[in-house]
Amino acid sequence: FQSLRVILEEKITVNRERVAKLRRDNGETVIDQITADQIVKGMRGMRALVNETSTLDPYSGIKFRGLTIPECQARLPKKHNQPLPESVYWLLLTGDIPTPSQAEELRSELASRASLPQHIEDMLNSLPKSLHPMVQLSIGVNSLCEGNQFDKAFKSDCKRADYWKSALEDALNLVAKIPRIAAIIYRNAFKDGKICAPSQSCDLAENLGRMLGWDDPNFFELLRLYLTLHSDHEGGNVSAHTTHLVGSGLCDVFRSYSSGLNALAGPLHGLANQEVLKWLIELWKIVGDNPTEDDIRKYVEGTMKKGQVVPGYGHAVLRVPDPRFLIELEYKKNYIQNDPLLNIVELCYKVIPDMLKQQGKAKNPYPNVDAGSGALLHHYGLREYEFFTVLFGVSRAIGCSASQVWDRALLLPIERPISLTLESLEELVQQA
Ligand code: FCX
Repeated sequence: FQSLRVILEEKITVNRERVAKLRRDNGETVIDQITADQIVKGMRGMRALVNETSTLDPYSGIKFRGLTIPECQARLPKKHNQPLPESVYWLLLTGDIPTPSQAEELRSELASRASLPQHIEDMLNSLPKSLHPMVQLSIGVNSLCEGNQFDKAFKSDCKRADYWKSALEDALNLVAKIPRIAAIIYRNAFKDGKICAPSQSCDLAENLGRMLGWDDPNFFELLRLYLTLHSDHEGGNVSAHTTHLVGSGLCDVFRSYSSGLNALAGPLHGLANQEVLKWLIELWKIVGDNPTEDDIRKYVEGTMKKGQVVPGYGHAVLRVPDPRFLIELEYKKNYIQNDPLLNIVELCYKVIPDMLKQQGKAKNPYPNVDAGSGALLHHYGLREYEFFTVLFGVSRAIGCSASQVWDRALLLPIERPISLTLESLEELVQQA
C-alpha cells in the first residue's frame, strides 16, 4: 500500500504541473463546438469532462490507461488466464502495469479490509428480501460513509492538495468491502442467508465467488474476466458521470458511488444485463434449444413491434460490436463446450444487427457488453438475473473510485454547467 501511495504522489505532482501548464498556455483555446442538437439529445459526443482512467473510441472501444482489454489480458499480472482485478485497479489508479509483487501487495491490502462492521451486516440483513438488489447495494455502499477518511480530512486542517490521500483510503475501502455487501444481498435474497467469511489469501474475484456460495475455479475465472470487463468505461457514461458529479461537491466516495449505483440501475444503462437475460430466457422458452435464425427474427420483431428496445444492443458511443462482447464470445469458445442459451446469444448476434439496420433508428445496431454477460453467469449457475447489475456495480467501483482519487488529485472543482430554457435556446439559435 505504501508503494502505491508513493507512486501516486509522484504522478500527481507531475500531472498537476501539466494541468497548470495547460491552463496557463492554452486555457482560452477552443477545442470543440456545441450544437443545439447536442443540447437536446443528451450531450452526445460533447467533449466536456476530464477523466484519467480510461478512454472510449467509437471504433476500437475501451482502453484502460491506453491498453485495450486483450492487451490487459496479455500484460497484467494474472491468476490462471485472466488479469487479477487488483492489477486492473493498480493500472487504473497509477497508469502503470503493476509488477506481480505490486499486484500482490494490493491484493493483500484489499483482502485485509474486506470485512464489514457488524452494524452494516445487521442493517443489510434487516432489509426486505423483495427490495431490488441494486437498491440494497446502494444503501449498503452509502452506509459505508460513516467515519470515512475524506470527511475527517475535510473537517480537520488538511490542505486541499492532500485531499486525494484520504480519498484513496476510502476508495480502497470501497473496493475491498463492496464484494461482501453484494454477497450478503445475494445470500439473503436468493439463498439461506448464510455466508462464509472473506479469506485473506484470495483475490477479489475468488472472495466474491466464495461468499456468493460457489466453490468452482471456473466460476472464479469468469468473475475475474467480469470484474475486468466492467471496471471502467470512460467518464461520460451515466454511472461514472454521476459519481464524478456528486464527488465534485466534495462528497466522499461512498456517497458519490452510491449515487452512481442508482444511475447504473436504469434499464438503458447497467440494468440492461438483467433485462437481456429476462428477454433471452423468454426467447429460449419459446424457441427451444435449437432455434433457427427465423425463430429469432420473429421474436425480435415482436419486441420491436411493442416499441421496446432490443436489450443488449446499441450504444451511445460505440459504432462497432462492443469489444467486451466479443471477448465474452471468445471466453465461451475457450471455456464452454455447449450451452443452449449461449448458442442463442451467438445466433442473436448473427440476426439482430441486420434487423436494427433495417429498422434504421439505432445508430449502433451491434451488441454491447450486456448482450453476453448474463448468459455466461447463467452457465455457471448464477441465474437470479435481478442480481446481475449488482455484479456490474461491484466491478464499476474499481473505475469510479480510481477516477475520484484523480478528481481530488487534480483539484478538479465543483461541476456546474449552465442549463437553458427552450426559449433561451431558441433565442440563441436565432442569434447564431
Ligand atoms: N433496439 C431498438 N431501438 C434502439 C436500440 C435497440 N437496442 N438502440 C437504439 N434504438 C433506438 C433508440 O431508442 C432511438 O429511438 P428514438 O429515435 O425513437 O428515440 C434511436 O434508436 C436512436 O438511438 P441511438 O442514438 O442509437 O441510441 P442512444 O445513444 O440514444 O442510446 C442506448 C443508447 C444504449 C441507451 C440504446 O442503444 C438502447 O436503449 N439500447 C438497449 C439497452 C441497452 O442495451 N443498454 C446498455 C448500454 C450499455 F452497454 C451500458 O451503458 O451499460
